[in-house]
Amino acid sequence: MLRFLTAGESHGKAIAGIIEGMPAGVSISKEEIDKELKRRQQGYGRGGRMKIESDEVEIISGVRWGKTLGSPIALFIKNRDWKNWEQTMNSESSSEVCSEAVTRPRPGHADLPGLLKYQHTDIRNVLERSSARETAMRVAIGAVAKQLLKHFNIKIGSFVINIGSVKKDIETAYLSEQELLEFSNKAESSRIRCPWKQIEEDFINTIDHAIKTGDSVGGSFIVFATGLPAGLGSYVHWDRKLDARIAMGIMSIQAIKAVEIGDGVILGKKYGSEAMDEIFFDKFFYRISNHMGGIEGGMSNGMPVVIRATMKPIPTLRKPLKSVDVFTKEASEASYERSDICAVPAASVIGEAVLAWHIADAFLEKFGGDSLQEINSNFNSFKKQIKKI
Ligand code: EPS
Repeated sequence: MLRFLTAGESHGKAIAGIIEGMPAGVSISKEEIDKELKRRQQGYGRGGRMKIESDEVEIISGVRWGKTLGSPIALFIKNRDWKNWEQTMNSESSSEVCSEAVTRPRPGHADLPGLLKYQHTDIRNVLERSSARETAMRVAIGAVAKQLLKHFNIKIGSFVINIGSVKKDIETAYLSEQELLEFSNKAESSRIRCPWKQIEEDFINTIDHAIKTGDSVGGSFIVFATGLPAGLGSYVHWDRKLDARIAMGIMSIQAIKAVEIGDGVILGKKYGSEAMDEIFFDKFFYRISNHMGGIEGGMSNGMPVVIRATMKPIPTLRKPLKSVDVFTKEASEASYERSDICAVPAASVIGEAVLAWHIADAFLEKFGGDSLQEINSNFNSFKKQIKKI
């Protein structure tokens, strides 16, 4: 079983992560992890923090001479901003420094429910951990999962399909693996991870409008995996279903409010005859459409896994919303902290990491072993056996 933990506050010393259950013999490159970290930091609409940070991973354990040992992999990413917060966010000193408490919760943020739940008096104690800074580590962890999947030619990609009210209508049911990968490749050179030049400008204009008016804006992205075998996940029990596991992972990304698999909500508007992916056979079973997003009955069916996710606008607004001061109980404006205006391109990279993780988890569950060789032989033997069905 593959599992991970992250730890760290946004303005603390660092973000830490531990992966347990990665088999031995998987090639791991620090450069590959750093490349993913860099991708997450890009995208039009990010705030001042990204000018301070330049994320880089330190591999503490579990890897020797570029290959996993089978032991826990510990990762570490320094917060460069820490030097500006050493007093305010000190973990070792027991004396409180005089830092002003955050007392005006932002609607839509973890601020108020977090304060009530943990009985804090300073919202900083909530916002530091609820911050999306934590996703830097999830991307590093996902980058390790991606390197395992690479051995089996499973590829993950993503692209942004809407920002605010500007939307690219895209039917993924008829996109081939190649087309999905091309969209993701084109998105790499876009400031907003948008593969279509003609709407990229409209996305940017929407963000510019939010910047000018002290607002923020959300959007949606598609994240996909290609090259999957059929049979990852299972229909036999609720918590083994691949779609349920992926949905939980994607929904756990900060600010995500909707996850769809394949055609998603549109399926509710279709007749069954329009919604399913008919089955054909030529040496092996195949489909000519992918309305189900590569998952039927909680299992991969061999088609690309296609997920859409929607991120709400970031709750930190320069033109703040109505709130109540938790200390005085007086009506006041929500507090403003330096923030991003739009982080949808970053969220799509985080979506890739999360999808890679859950696919790797399901892959190891099906073909698992302690070493890459063992997994390889399980995988190859499964492929041979199903050819005989
Ligand atoms: C975040 C607020 C901003 C973002 C941060 C998430 O940070 P700061 O308060 O330091 O300006 O930039 O995201 C990151 C630091 C990151 O690495 O993505 C929040 O409140 O969630």
